[in-house]
Amino acid sequence: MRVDVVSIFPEYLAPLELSLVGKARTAGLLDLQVHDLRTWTDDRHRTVDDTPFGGGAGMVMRPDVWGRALDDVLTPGAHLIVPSPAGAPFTQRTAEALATEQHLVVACGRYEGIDARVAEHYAARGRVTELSLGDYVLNGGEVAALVVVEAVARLLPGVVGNPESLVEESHGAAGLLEYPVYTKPATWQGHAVPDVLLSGHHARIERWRRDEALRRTAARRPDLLAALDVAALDRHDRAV
Ligand code: 6GU
Repeated sequence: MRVDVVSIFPEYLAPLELSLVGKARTAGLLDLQVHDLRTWTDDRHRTVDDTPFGGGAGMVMRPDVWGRALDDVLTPGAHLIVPSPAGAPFTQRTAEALATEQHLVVACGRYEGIDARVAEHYAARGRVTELSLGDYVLNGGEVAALVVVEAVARLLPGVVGNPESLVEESHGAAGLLEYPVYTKPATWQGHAVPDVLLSGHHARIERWRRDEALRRTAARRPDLLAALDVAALDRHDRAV
Protein backbone atom coordinates (compact mmCIF):
# COMPACT_ATOMS: atom_id res chain seq x y z
CA MET A 1 0.00 0.00 0.00
CA ARG A 2 1.09 3.55 -0.70
CA VAL A 3 0.27 6.38 1.75
CA ASP A 4 1.10 10.07 1.28
CA VAL A 5 0.58 12.50 4.16
CA VAL A 6 0.58 16.26 3.45
CA SER A 7 1.07 18.60 6.44
CA ILE A 8 2.63 21.94 7.42
CA PHE A 9 4.31 19.97 10.26
CA PRO A 10 5.92 16.97 8.53
CA GLU A 11 8.07 16.37 11.66
CA TYR A 12 4.84 15.57 13.51
CA LEU A 13 4.71 12.31 11.53
CA ALA A 14 8.20 11.19 12.69
CA PRO A 15 6.77 8.37 14.90
CA LEU A 16 5.77 6.56 11.70
CA GLU A 17 9.47 5.58 11.43
CA LEU A 18 9.13 3.51 14.63
CA SER A 19 7.78 0.18 15.78
CA LEU A 20 5.38 -1.82 13.66
CA VAL A 21 4.67 0.90 11.07
CA GLY A 22 8.42 1.55 10.68
CA LYS A 23 9.00 -2.19 10.19
CA ALA A 24 6.18 -2.37 7.62
CA ARG A 25 7.97 0.39 5.70
CA THR A 26 11.42 -1.23 5.80
CA ALA A 27 9.83 -4.58 4.84
CA GLY A 28 8.36 -2.90 1.74
CA LEU A 29 4.73 -3.58 2.81
CA LEU A 30 3.99 0.13 3.20
CA ASP A 31 5.33 2.92 0.97
CA LEU A 32 4.78 5.99 3.17
CA GLN A 33 5.81 9.51 2.21
CA VAL A 34 5.31 12.69 4.22
CA HIS A 35 5.21 16.03 2.38
CA ASP A 36 5.46 19.64 3.56
CA LEU A 37 2.45 21.57 2.25
CA ARG A 38 4.61 24.70 2.01
CA THR A 39 6.42 23.07 -0.94
CA TRP A 40 3.35 24.14 -2.96
CA THR A 41 3.18 27.79 -1.80
CA ASP A 42 4.03 30.54 -4.30
CA ASP A 43 4.99 33.53 -2.13
CA ARG A 44 8.06 34.56 -0.17
CA HIS A 45 6.30 33.94 3.15
CA ARG A 46 5.11 30.48 2.08
CA THR A 47 1.55 31.38 3.12
CA VAL A 48 -0.95 28.52 3.47
CA ASP A 49 -3.90 30.33 5.11
CA ASP A 50 -6.10 33.42 4.93
CA THR A 51 -9.01 35.04 6.80
CA PRO A 52 -12.46 33.39 6.54
CA PHE A 53 -15.10 34.81 4.16
CA GLY A 54 -18.08 35.85 6.27
CA GLY A 55 -15.81 36.80 9.16
CA GLY A 56 -15.16 35.06 12.44
CA ALA A 57 -12.20 33.84 14.43
CA GLY A 58 -9.16 32.04 13.06
CA MET A 59 -7.74 31.32 9.65
CA VAL A 60 -8.72 28.96 6.82
CA MET A 61 -6.30 26.97 4.64
CA ARG A 62 -6.20 28.22 1.06
CA PRO A 63 -7.68 26.03 -1.68
CA ASP A 64 -5.08 27.02 -4.30
CA VAL A 65 -2.15 25.73 -2.22
CA TRP A 66 -3.98 22.49 -1.34
CA GLY A 67 -5.06 22.12 -4.99
CA ARG A 68 -1.47 22.22 -6.27
CA ALA A 69 -0.36 19.77 -3.56
CA LEU A 70 -3.16 17.27 -4.17
CA ASP A 71 -2.88 17.49 -7.98
CA ASP A 72 0.75 16.41 -7.56
CA VAL A 73 0.25 13.71 -4.92
CA LEU A 74 -3.06 12.05 -5.88
CA THR A 75 -2.94 9.19 -8.39
CA PRO A 76 -5.93 7.81 -10.37
CA GLY A 77 -8.02 5.73 -7.95
CA ALA A 78 -6.41 7.18 -4.82
CA HIS A 79 -8.63 7.71 -1.75
CA LEU A 80 -8.30 11.18 -0.19
CA ILE A 81 -8.69 11.24 3.61
CA VAL A 82 -9.33 14.60 5.26
CA PRO A 83 -9.17 14.45 9.08
CA SER A 84 -11.71 16.82 10.62
CA PRO A 85 -13.69 17.04 13.86
CA ALA A 86 -16.70 17.41 11.52
CA GLY A 87 -15.92 14.12 9.74
CA ALA A 88 -17.58 10.71 9.98
CA PRO A 89 -16.37 8.61 12.96
CA PHE A 90 -13.17 6.64 12.27
CA THR A 91 -13.79 3.07 13.46
CA GLN A 92 -12.20 -0.38 13.09
CA ARG A 93 -14.64 -0.93 10.18
CA THR A 94 -13.22 2.19 8.48
CA ALA A 95 -9.67 0.93 9.06
CA GLU A 96 -10.59 -2.47 7.55
CA ALA A 97 -12.06 -0.78 4.45
CA LEU A 98 -9.04 1.52 4.02
CA ALA A 99 -6.64 -1.44 4.40
CA THR A 100 -7.93 -2.77 1.05
CA GLU A 101 -6.94 0.41 -0.84
CA GLN A 102 -3.90 0.79 -3.12
CA HIS A 103 -3.25 4.46 -2.35
CA LEU A 104 -4.33 6.75 0.50
CA VAL A 105 -3.57 10.48 0.65
CA VAL A 106 -4.08 12.16 4.04
CA ALA A 107 -4.53 15.95 3.87
CA CYS A 108 -3.82 17.39 7.34
CA GLY A 109 -5.57 20.69 7.97
CA ARG A 110 -4.67 23.18 10.71
CA TYR A 111 -6.34 26.36 11.99
CA GLU A 112 -10.11 26.36 11.33
CA GLY A 113 -9.71 23.81 8.55
CA ILE A 114 -9.30 23.62 4.77
CA ASP A 115 -11.48 25.70 2.39
CA ALA A 116 -14.54 23.46 1.82
CA ARG A 117 -14.16 23.64 -1.98
CA VAL A 118 -11.11 21.36 -1.79
CA ALA A 119 -13.10 18.32 -0.56
CA GLU A 120 -15.91 19.20 -3.01
CA HIS A 121 -13.51 19.47 -5.99
CA TYR A 122 -11.76 16.14 -5.37
CA ALA A 123 -15.01 14.34 -4.46
CA ALA A 124 -16.22 15.12 -8.00
CA ARG A 125 -13.06 13.43 -9.38
CA GLY A 126 -12.46 10.56 -6.97
CA ARG A 127 -13.09 9.32 -3.46
CA VAL A 128 -12.88 11.73 -0.53
CA THR A 129 -13.66 10.85 3.11
CA GLU A 130 -13.64 13.34 5.99
CA LEU A 131 -12.89 11.40 9.18
CA SER A 132 -13.06 12.32 12.88
CA LEU A 133 -11.28 10.50 15.71
CA GLY A 134 -14.00 11.31 18.22
CA ASP A 135 -16.01 14.03 19.86
CA TYR A 136 -13.28 16.42 20.94
CA VAL A 137 -11.20 19.08 19.18
CA LEU A 138 -7.54 18.69 18.22
CA ASN A 139 -5.34 21.41 16.75
CA GLY A 140 -4.95 19.74 13.38
CA GLY A 141 -5.15 16.52 11.38
CA GLU A 142 -1.63 15.24 12.13
CA VAL A 143 -2.57 13.12 15.16
CA ALA A 144 -5.45 11.68 13.14
CA ALA A 145 -3.00 10.83 10.32
CA LEU A 146 -0.86 8.93 12.87
CA VAL A 147 -3.94 7.10 14.13
CA VAL A 148 -5.28 6.21 10.67
CA VAL A 149 -1.88 5.03 9.35
CA GLU A 150 -1.23 2.86 12.43
CA ALA A 151 -4.73 1.36 12.51
CA VAL A 152 -4.60 0.59 8.76
CA ALA A 153 -0.95 -0.55 8.52
CA ARG A 154 -1.39 -3.27 11.16
CA LEU A 155 -4.18 -4.80 9.05
CA LEU A 156 -1.97 -5.12 5.94
CA PRO A 157 -1.02 -8.74 5.18
CA GLY A 158 2.31 -9.62 6.81
CA VAL A 159 2.57 -6.58 9.12
CA VAL A 160 1.34 -8.21 12.37
CA GLY A 161 3.42 -11.36 12.98
CA ASN A 162 0.56 -13.53 14.27
CA PRO A 163 -2.71 -12.78 12.37
CA GLU A 164 -4.57 -14.58 15.26
CA SER A 165 -3.90 -11.50 17.41
CA LEU A 166 -6.06 -9.44 15.03
CA VAL A 167 -9.05 -11.74 15.63
CA GLU A 168 -9.77 -11.60 19.38
CA GLU A 169 -8.91 -7.98 20.07
CA SER A 170 -11.30 -5.17 21.03
CA HIS A 171 -13.57 -3.95 18.26
CA GLY A 172 -13.06 -7.20 16.41
CA ALA A 173 -15.79 -9.24 14.77
CA ALA A 174 -17.49 -10.06 18.11
CA GLY A 175 -18.35 -6.37 18.58
CA LEU A 176 -17.19 -6.54 22.22
CA LEU A 177 -14.33 -5.00 24.16
CA GLU A 178 -11.46 -7.37 24.87
CA TYR A 179 -11.37 -9.46 28.08
CA PRO A 180 -8.70 -8.62 30.71
CA VAL A 181 -5.30 -10.29 30.30
CA TYR A 182 -2.70 -11.42 32.88
CA THR A 183 0.86 -12.76 32.96
CA LYS A 184 3.37 -13.91 35.60
CA PRO A 185 3.71 -13.61 38.56
CA ALA A 186 0.44 -15.36 39.52
CA THR A 187 0.18 -13.04 42.57
CA TRP A 188 1.36 -9.42 42.50
CA GLN A 189 0.91 -6.85 45.29
CA GLY A 190 -1.65 -9.19 46.87
CA HIS A 191 -3.70 -9.41 43.64
CA ALA A 192 -4.16 -12.97 42.36
CA VAL A 193 -4.78 -13.90 38.73
CA PRO A 194 -8.32 -15.38 38.37
CA ASP A 195 -8.12 -19.12 39.22
CA VAL A 196 -9.84 -20.24 36.04
CA LEU A 197 -6.89 -18.98 33.94
CA LEU A 198 -4.54 -21.35 35.84
CA SER A 199 -6.95 -24.31 35.54
CA GLY A 200 -5.88 -25.47 32.09
CA HIS A 201 -9.57 -26.04 31.34
CA HIS A 202 -9.82 -24.56 27.85
CA ALA A 203 -13.65 -24.48 27.57
CA ARG A 204 -14.03 -22.80 30.99
CA ILE A 205 -11.35 -20.24 30.10
CA GLU A 206 -13.17 -19.42 26.86
CA ARG A 207 -16.47 -19.00 28.72
CA TRP A 208 -14.86 -16.80 31.40
CA ARG A 209 -13.24 -14.56 28.76
CA ARG A 210 -16.52 -14.18 26.91
CA ASP A 211 -18.33 -13.25 30.17
CA GLU A 212 -15.66 -10.69 31.10
CA ALA A 213 -15.83 -9.17 27.60
CA LEU A 214 -19.62 -8.88 27.94
CA ARG A 215 -19.41 -7.39 31.46
CA ARG A 216 -16.79 -4.86 30.42
CA THR A 217 -18.71 -3.86 27.32
CA ALA A 218 -21.95 -3.44 29.31
CA ALA A 219 -20.17 -1.27 31.91
CA ARG A 220 -18.04 0.86 29.60
CA ARG A 221 -19.66 0.80 26.19
CA PRO A 222 -23.39 0.06 26.49
CA ASP A 223 -23.74 1.55 22.98
CA LEU A 224 -21.70 -1.38 21.55
CA LEU A 225 -23.79 -3.95 23.41
CA ALA A 226 -27.02 -2.36 22.17
CA ALA A 227 -25.70 -2.56 18.58
CA LEU A 228 -24.98 -6.31 18.86
CA ASP A 229 -27.11 -8.71 16.87
CA VAL A 230 -29.24 -10.60 19.45
CA ALA A 231 -28.80 -13.74 17.32
CA ALA A 232 -25.03 -13.48 17.98
CA LEU A 233 -25.64 -13.91 21.74
CA ASP A 234 -26.06 -17.38 23.22
CA ARG A 235 -28.35 -18.19 26.18
CA HIS A 236 -25.44 -17.90 28.62
CA ASP A 237 -24.43 -14.50 27.17
CA ARG A 238 -27.91 -13.14 27.72
CA ALA A 239 -27.73 -14.21 31.37
CA VAL A 240 -24.45 -12.28 31.99
CL1 6GU B 1 -9.61 14.21 12.63
N1 6GU B 1 -9.16 16.65 13.52
C1 6GU B 1 -9.25 17.61 14.45
N2 6GU B 1 -8.70 18.80 14.20
N3 6GU B 1 -9.87 17.45 15.60
C2 6GU B 1 -10.40 16.25 15.82
C3 6GU B 1 -10.34 15.21 14.92
C4 6GU B 1 -9.71 15.45 13.75
N4 6GU B 1 -10.99 14.14 15.42
C5 6GU B 1 -11.42 14.53 16.61
N5 6GU B 1 -11.09 15.81 16.85
